[in-house]
Amino acid sequence: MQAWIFFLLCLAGKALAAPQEDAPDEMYVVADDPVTEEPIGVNPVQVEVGEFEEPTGDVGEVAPEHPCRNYHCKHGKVCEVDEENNPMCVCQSPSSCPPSTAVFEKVCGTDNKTYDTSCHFFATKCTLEGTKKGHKLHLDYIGPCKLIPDCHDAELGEFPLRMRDWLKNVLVTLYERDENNNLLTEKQKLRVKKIHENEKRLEAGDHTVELLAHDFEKNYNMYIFPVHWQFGQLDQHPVDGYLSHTELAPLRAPLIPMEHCTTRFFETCDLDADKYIALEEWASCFGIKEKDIDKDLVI
Ligand SMILES: [Ca+2]
Ligand SMILES: [Ca+2]
Repeated sequence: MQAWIFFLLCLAGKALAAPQEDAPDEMYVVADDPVTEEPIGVNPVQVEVGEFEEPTGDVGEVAPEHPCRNYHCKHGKVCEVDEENNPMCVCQSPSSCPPSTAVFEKVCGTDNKTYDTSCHFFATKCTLEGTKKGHKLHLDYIGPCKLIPDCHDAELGEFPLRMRDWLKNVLVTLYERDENNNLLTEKQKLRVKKIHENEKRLEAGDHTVELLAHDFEKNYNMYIFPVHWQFGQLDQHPVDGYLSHTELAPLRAPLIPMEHCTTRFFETCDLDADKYIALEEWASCFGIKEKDIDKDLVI
């Protein structure tokens, strides 16, 4: 469990996926600008989502000296000027991507190929644009491709136990470190304050699944808000009460190499198999009772 958190934190400033509004539904876009010195305990999902909301191909304040200045292209593309000196986005050559400097900069595609960096991945995907192969190619997870063991039924049940505990601990850590950082909104702080001050709260640690299950039963109320909060962090593109494959990517991509039940877990959450995870599906997947699912908690 601790290793799990550690890895997520390591990844916080690195290649985390985030959607772009005009990207195809299932397309992953990964940040390539490293964010350094994240406070320990910050949920990478929360930190990363929202930093990539610039619409692609959008002309900002074009500086007179070069039309490409402030002209943003989505990942995998770079700006070039055409004959009339107008900026346009073209596929980046994978060979122009800087090489990786650490193993966790590598990514594994759904083609089961390891790409040196997310830049290499998106540049490659761009070159396949319009093809069936390109449409099917997604960033599967962070890190080199490896054998992900099958997720057995008993293991599947353990995943939400760790995830819920982690969400609660992330929120408490954010709260403790908030002061002037505005890591949480005032409304969120009010909710987390109650959890933080509850003496019965299970402190962060490397707990057994038995203890986590016991705590969930005993202190169920403490888990309701963290589960809703995470949904709100992910439901951003657009904010519509549903998580697309793309919106889920920032959470999935770093998790898969560490939690082999990740893919199966999120697949099983989509009860009506419409490829979207609604708040009700999400919350019940984490064991929240129907009567406690409340969209007003997504704040
Ligand atoms: Ca959404
Ligand atoms: Ca669904």
